[in-house]
Amino acid sequence: MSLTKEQMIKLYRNLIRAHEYDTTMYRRMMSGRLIGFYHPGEGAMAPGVAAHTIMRDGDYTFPHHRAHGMAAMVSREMDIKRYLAEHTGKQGGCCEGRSSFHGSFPEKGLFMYSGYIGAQFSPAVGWGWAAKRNGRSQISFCGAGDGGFGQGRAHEAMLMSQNWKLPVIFWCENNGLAIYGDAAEMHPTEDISSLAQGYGMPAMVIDGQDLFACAEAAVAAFEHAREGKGPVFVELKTCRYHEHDIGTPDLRGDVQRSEEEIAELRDRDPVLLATKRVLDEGILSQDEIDQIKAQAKQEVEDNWNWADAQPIAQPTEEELMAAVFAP
Ligand SMILES: Cc1ncc(C[n+]2csc(CCOP(=O)(O)OP(=O)(O)O)c2C)c(N)n1
Ligand SMILES: [Mg+2]
Repeated sequence: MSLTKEQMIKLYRNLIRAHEYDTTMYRRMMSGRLIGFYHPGEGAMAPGVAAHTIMRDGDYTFPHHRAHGMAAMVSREMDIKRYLAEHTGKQGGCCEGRSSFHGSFPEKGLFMYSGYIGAQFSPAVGWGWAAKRNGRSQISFCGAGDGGFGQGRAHEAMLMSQNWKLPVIFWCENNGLAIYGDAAEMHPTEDISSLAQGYGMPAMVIDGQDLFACAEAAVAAFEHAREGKGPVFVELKTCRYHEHDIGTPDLRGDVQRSEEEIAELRDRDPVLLATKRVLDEGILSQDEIDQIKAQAKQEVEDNWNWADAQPIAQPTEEELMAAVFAP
């Protein structure tokens, strides 16, 4: 299966944009210009960009939490300045400054992520059920990490989706770590996708550093789901260059990850690999690449300038209570 030139350019542009948002968040946090949490995505942006660029408007998505869903927001063309405002507690934020770093765009079907790892599995099945019934060929995308797929509800979700042949995509961004936990110690098999095969679900293992391989996997998986053939499990082998969230120690178990290990990971950097491919195949020239990078920088700067200029959100008690769900 091959991607069109137009798709490859769009994928490349979105990867560069997502990378620029992510690294700007990192720099702002490190220089004291951003408070709260940030879970850096450098090294791990290709899977999220690929899936959300291939997705259609109207599809439902629960993106993986890494880089706070930047890959998804960028690729689904959300108004990202509303997320930047949200993260900084400003008016005009996508949740009116009430969510800290948990932004959401429910009106666009982007439910982003909860503070509770694995919370997305049950609602993703629900949206999959809705998608099957409404006949609009939508998919319900359920992104999570290797850690998330250790949750019991992940398995209930796989069982029900496969049993009812729901158009749910289980998208596992396996970076081998869950905070300090080593995936090799937390899962019985090297490929987490082999667990899905136990439910009779088709599964694939993809190089998560290769943007275009991730996109080809998304095309195949989404098509399968849209045709009413049921869920698919896609496991993307990826990594992270930084600590889990800025400021925590960068350990595997109780051992510090070494500089050599990170340098080796950077040799297979997704931006590096994608740039080489578009140049080698004559998809983009060096000038066009430079232009895409300059445009991405400008976009990020403009959006931050807007967010920085917004006043602090001061919701009234009534507005705060309206956002609380209590059965
Ligand atoms: C139910 C629950 N348990 C624990 C945590 C703390 N926690 C936050 S992120 C995380 C690791 C998630 O790992 P993974 O799903 O592999 O994603 P990654 O951060 O590696 O991208 C944990 C344990 C949580 N937020 N919710
Ligand atoms: Mg992980």
